[in-house]
Amino acid sequence: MKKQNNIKVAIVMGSSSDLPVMIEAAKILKQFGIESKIDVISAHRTPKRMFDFATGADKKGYKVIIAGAGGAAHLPGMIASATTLPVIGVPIKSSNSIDGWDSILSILQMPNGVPVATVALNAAQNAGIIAAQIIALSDKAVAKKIVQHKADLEKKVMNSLKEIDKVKI
Ligand code: RP5
Repeated sequence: MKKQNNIKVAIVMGSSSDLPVMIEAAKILKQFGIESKIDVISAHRTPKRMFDFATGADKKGYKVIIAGAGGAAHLPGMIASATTLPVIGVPIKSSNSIDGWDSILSILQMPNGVPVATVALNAAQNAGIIAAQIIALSDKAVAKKIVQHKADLEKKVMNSLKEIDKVKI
């Protein structure tokens, strides 16, 4: 069994139906050597559980919370209201979304004083990268992996240019 205090990132979502999107945050964190814990916590269906999680997250040793939800997506904002930890919000285009803008605006348009760092629609991978960048501020091994990640991105683009050069017009 993993020791809870080794896990620095909590990934929570409003429903298990959000998992196909949110799993991407866990995958990229794993690539950076960061363990995460995935949980389903609904602001609307399990409000007490959400409040208990948000108020106890720092004591459990988490440094960052990634929260994803769709439709009337109140989970990231409500968690942010009850913790001092940074919260990264992932808007999800879910079965109850009109077009995804409902999820984006529910998470993005927080009042002054209670921020949620909101990524693009379904962009759980980017949420994982931001979480890793926060962890990297106090973890040299993770910081090194972030530098490598940037180098890999550049390499990918340069390789794609080589392929374009081969195209005969
Ligand atoms: C939101 O409602 C969840 O985050 C999910 O995106 C959406 C639909 O939930 P299910 O009806 O699929 O459980 O609270």
